[in-house]
Amino acid sequence: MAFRNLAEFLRALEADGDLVRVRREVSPRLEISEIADRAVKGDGPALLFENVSGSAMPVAINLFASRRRTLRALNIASWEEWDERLEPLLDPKPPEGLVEKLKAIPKLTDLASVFPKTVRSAPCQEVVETGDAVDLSKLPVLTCWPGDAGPFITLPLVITRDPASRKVNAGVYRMQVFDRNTTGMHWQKHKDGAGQARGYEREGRKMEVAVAIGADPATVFSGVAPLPPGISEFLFAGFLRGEGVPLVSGKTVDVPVPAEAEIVLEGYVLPGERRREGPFGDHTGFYSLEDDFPVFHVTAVTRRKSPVYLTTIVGRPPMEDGFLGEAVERLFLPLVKKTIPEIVDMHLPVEGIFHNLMIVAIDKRFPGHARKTMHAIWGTGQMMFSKTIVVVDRDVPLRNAPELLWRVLTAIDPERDIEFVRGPVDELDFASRLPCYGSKMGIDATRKWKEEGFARRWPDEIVMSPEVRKRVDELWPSLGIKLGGKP
Ligand SMILES: Cc1cc2nc3c(=O)[nH]c(=O)nc-3n(C[C@H](O)[C@H](O)[C@H](O)COP(=O)(O)O)c2cc1C
Ligand SMILES: [Mn+2]
Repeated sequence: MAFRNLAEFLRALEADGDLVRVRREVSPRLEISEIADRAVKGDGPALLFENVSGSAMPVAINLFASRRRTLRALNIASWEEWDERLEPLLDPKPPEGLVEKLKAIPKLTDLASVFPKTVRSAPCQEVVETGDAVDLSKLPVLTCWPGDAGPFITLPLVITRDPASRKVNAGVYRMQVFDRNTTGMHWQKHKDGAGQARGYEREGRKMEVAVAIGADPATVFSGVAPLPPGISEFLFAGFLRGEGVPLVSGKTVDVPVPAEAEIVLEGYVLPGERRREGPFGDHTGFYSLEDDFPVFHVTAVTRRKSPVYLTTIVGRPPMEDGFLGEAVERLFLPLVKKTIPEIVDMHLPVEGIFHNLMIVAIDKRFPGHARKTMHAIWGTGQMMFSKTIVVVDRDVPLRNAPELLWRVLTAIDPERDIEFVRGPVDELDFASRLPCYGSKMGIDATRKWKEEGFARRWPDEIVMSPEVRKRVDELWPSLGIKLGGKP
């Protein structure tokens, strides 16, 4: 069953023994960060800090920082179950015969029920603060790392409307708190929020923005999901939940917000206004340098009576966002396969922080197929950022790093098999020659074919004969050989 709100999710984690309440007083300046970092790197529980100096609000962190918790948050039993759930959408077969038709009806009505629902009154508006009452210093915003320019709201769901189509976008973009009612707005230029902002700037118009901090976990996750522009994050969240997300209109802005959110900031971004943002200890494991970004003016804060402040920290991997990245990988694989059908599997190791390394297994059918796959990936949504793409044959295991390395490195003639291209790169890439522009590399590690100009014979892999293996399996217990080092 889907979680209605953050509190329900916290209760479920606590019931599982997967949440620890920290009662000792801790500082939101670096201390929570250090505790959360140790917890995530040691496969620890989710954390709820109940006594945070300088703020009356508790801080929740690491709610997604394990595979088990992330699956739970997303209302998914297993990745296989998710594939089954998508199947009727991606591969619709007209039902044949009366029985099949009747069976299809609940599935169709299920779909209707996942659209967002508009409600009139909402827990996230129990308290409304405007004017001088707006004071972001009441929030327990973390300063995450010693070199950070200040406190940053790290898991905000930033909600905006397209100026032309009025379509709603929701994206997670960090926000540096500048003072009691202004923050930075770190939407990178390739992201949907920035795209909508460009529309307002062209027309010289003020842009209304609402930011939800803390909501039911599927809705929070939808802001991270790399959905194509124009596809509603709230619809996606509803599909995950199996139940539409209740939305309420902002009190002072014409932007819908999740009714069950903990805290909502309402305000605007002015065309052309920029302010220095950063440095910020980022998910690359390095500090992102300071740069100029739009400014968010907060004109109202609406919230629950006793809200929980939801946050995360990024930094040297593995971190909480690595589990979000893994979920993105598994959730989107069926959709990627639909557009690039030769892809059998893909994997983005956490050390590659999403964009630095993508490994894909393909069902190779024609000469040059691996290169065709790379270009398709570089041409698809946020996968365009893939700095290194390694393409292997379908029988190569992607999640076993030693075996993968062995196979890739034996399979390549580097000069022949590495392809360099230039194009857009992730805004966080600090090694590229220019911000947002640089080179990318594809490694074709598939077996090479005659039709690809490979005139030599490809050798067979060494495998022991099955009869001998079986005989030794039988003998083994009597051989007295102990594995795994000295007793
Ligand atoms: C913890 C966390 C922080 C993020 N911070 C930013 C950010 O500051 N700026 C940004 O453009 N994307 C950031 N992202 C990535 C976006 O949320 C992601 O690309 C999302 O798909 C953007 O939504 P959109 O496609 O609707 O723009 C962050 C992701 C996570 C998990
Ligand atoms: Mn979007």
